[in-house]
Amino acid sequence: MSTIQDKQLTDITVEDIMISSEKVAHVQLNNPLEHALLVLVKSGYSAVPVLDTSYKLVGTIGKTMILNEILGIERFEIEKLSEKRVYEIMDKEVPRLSKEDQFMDGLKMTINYPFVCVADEKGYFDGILTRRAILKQINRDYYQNKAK
Ligand code: 4BW
Repeated sequence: MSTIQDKQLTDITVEDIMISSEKVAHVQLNNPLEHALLVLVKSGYSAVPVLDTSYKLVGTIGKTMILNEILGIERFEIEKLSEKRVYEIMDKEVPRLSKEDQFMDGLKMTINYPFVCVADEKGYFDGILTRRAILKQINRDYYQNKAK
């Protein structure tokens, strides 16, 4: 069986280099913003996927979106953190990839997004493809070709 190190960029699929769902920090649709902010701050990520109760991908949410939502005229309206829920402010128009997509599809999408969610044809969340994973493969390919 060939490892990822043996593969040409053109032979790599999204599944080869994605972070699988069980390792991805996420929040749920109905979580209060307070919980989402806690997950984001604790994990250290700027944004994470949003899933529904059946683990289908429904959007993404980030720290800046939450902070903008609770920003009043003169102060942060902290009480909104428990009043509002993730589905009210999340970004629903998120691009997605499937595990079978090619490396180049992932490369094109991560030009504009730091990560792209991966889901199956029914919408079940499989994981994320990060810009870091794409850059790591390009870096490897560059040095392998240089050594030839
Ligand atoms: O906790 C971290 N560990 C490591 N090893 N690197 C981190 C961590 N937090 C941030 N980084 C680095 C990565 O290089 O900073 C970059 C920007 O992070 P971000 O966007 O703004 O929080 C990271 O780049 P990346 O690995 O290409 O990841 C791109 C984006 O994908 C992150 C975050 O929004 C999301 N992400 C990455 N891993 C995740 C995740 N979301 C949930 N769970 C994960 N395991």
